[in-house]
Formats: sequence, C-alpha cells, structure tokens
Amino acid sequence: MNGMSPESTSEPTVFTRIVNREIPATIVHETANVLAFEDIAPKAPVHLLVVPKTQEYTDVVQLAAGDPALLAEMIDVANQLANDPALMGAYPLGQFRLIFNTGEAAGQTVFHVHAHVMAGKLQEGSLA
Ligand code: DGP
Repeated sequence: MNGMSPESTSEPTVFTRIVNREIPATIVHETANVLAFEDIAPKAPVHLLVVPKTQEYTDVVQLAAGDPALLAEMIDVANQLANDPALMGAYPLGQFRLIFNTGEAAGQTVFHVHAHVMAGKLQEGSLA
C-alpha cells in the first residue's frame, strides 16, 4: 500500500473536472459535498445531474455501502431542485424521476456516481 486514496490514484472523471471548473457546465446548485448541473444531452425537458464532489464512488451501490449520508444528501439536493420553480418551469414541484444507471449494460457511461433528476416526458428510447 502506498497510502494513496483510490481518488488520488485515478484520473479525474468528467464530473470531477466540472466540480473543479476545468470544463464548463450550467451549475444550478452547490453544497459542500454535492454539485448539480444541467445534463449536456437532455433526455427530458428537465434533466439535471446531481453528483458528489468526490469521485470515490463509481455507482450508487458503492455509495450506499460507503457513505449513506452522502447518498441521502444527493437525494435531498435532488428534491430541492425539483421544488425550484426556476428549474421545473410548468412541471409539478416535488415530482420527479430519480435515476441511477448502474453498470455499462444499464446505460452508465460515467463511472462517478450521479443521479439523473428528470421531469416532463422522457425522450422515446432513452435509457436515462
Ligand atoms: P449515465 O449514462 O447514467 O452515465 O449518464 C451520464 C450523463 O452525463 C449523460 O446523460 C450525459 C452527461 N454528461 C456527460 N459528459 C458531460 C459533460 O461534459 N457535461 C455535462 N453537463 N453532462 C455530461
């Protein structure tokens, strides 16, 4: 063991680069541990992503096992977004889809746990 955390031994994910403001994103909410921003390829009229700032957890199963409080914080942030009229437009406040794609075969492409927060009609054929 070299004493390095898993985080420090892996390349930054695209979401870490957004957290670090190395690549642009439309950020809609930030807490000490969590960032929320618009999905670059929306599959619904409201399509936001909620990510922990740490990239230590690749998916929601890892996160639930390793840091359930952080998972609860992500869900709380998702609920706050879904109650923000500026983000939800005409869609009913507090009513939303919360999707964690888990594994490549399930459509996961970024292996830094993230919640899709969606409202409105989903695009036909979309996994997320
Ligand atoms: P998933 O397929 O569940 O791993 O979702 C990854 C999502 O991340 C996908 O809906 C597109 C989004 N995404 C990928 N790269 C970027 C990016 O650079 N910026 C933003 N805003 N979203 C991204």
